[in-house]
Amino acid sequence: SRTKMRFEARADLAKAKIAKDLFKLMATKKTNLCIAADVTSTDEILKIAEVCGPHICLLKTHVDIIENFNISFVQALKSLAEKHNFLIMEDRKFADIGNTTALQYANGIYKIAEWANLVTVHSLPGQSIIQGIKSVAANVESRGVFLLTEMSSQGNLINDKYKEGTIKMATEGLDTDFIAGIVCQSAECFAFPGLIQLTPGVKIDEGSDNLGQRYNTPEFVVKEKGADIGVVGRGILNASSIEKAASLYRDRLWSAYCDRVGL
Ligand code: 5BU
Repeated sequence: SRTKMRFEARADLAKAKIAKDLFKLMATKKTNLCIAADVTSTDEILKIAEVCGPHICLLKTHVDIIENFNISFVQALKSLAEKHNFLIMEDRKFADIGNTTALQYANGIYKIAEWANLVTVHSLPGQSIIQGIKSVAANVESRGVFLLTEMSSQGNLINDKYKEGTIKMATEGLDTDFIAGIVCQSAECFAFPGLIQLTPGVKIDEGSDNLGQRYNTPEFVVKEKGADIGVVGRGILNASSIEKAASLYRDRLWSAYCDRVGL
């Protein structure tokens, strides 16, 4: 099964160039940690990127929570991504028709298309949402999407039929060369080894928050749920040293991956 294969071998099978690049980055840098930089000032995000950069494969943003967004922030984040060798994902969770999504991706204040290597997308509107994003991606080779197939939140409405349709879109659709992976909560979600499984809801102290988020340990998420990349937000951000916490999560996620593939 895909969960027993190494990232290097899976890179060869990936249809999206950006998925190949990310698989290789993870294997070379020996990290499958994605940090969710859910803070509201540009200074705080840049600090996280500088301090945690050496430990992560991906930095995930919610750009619409930033109070003082500006273009020089984007330039600074991009240079830190280059310096520390990580990719940037905007967790925008697009969910509209192709044309509107294309406008939201490329325009407005944030111009996400210019700086985010990856974005998250709901499959709800159908294939046209992927086509919309792809149509305005300046360089298709350095861009891609993650499709949401499951959510970590308690009581979410996604059912088996919706999941199957989403996986079909990711594996048999028109734009498989633009789909880097799947955001989901279980190894059974999909079989194709060329897609990357991104799984949020990771915390060393398992449990939940008081707004429906559910957490599992790094080991459980990688070994039992099939995560290739674990997303950690508050588990790191609320620690007294975010640098030490990032290093700890990186080690635990990576060891779990090594155990899983027999490294
Ligand atoms: P946390 O602080 O580790 O709970 O942050 C989790 C992040 O992952 C946060 O940015 C969410 O928006 C994101 N997320 C999630 O938690 N669950 C999901 O199913 C999806 C995204 Br999709």
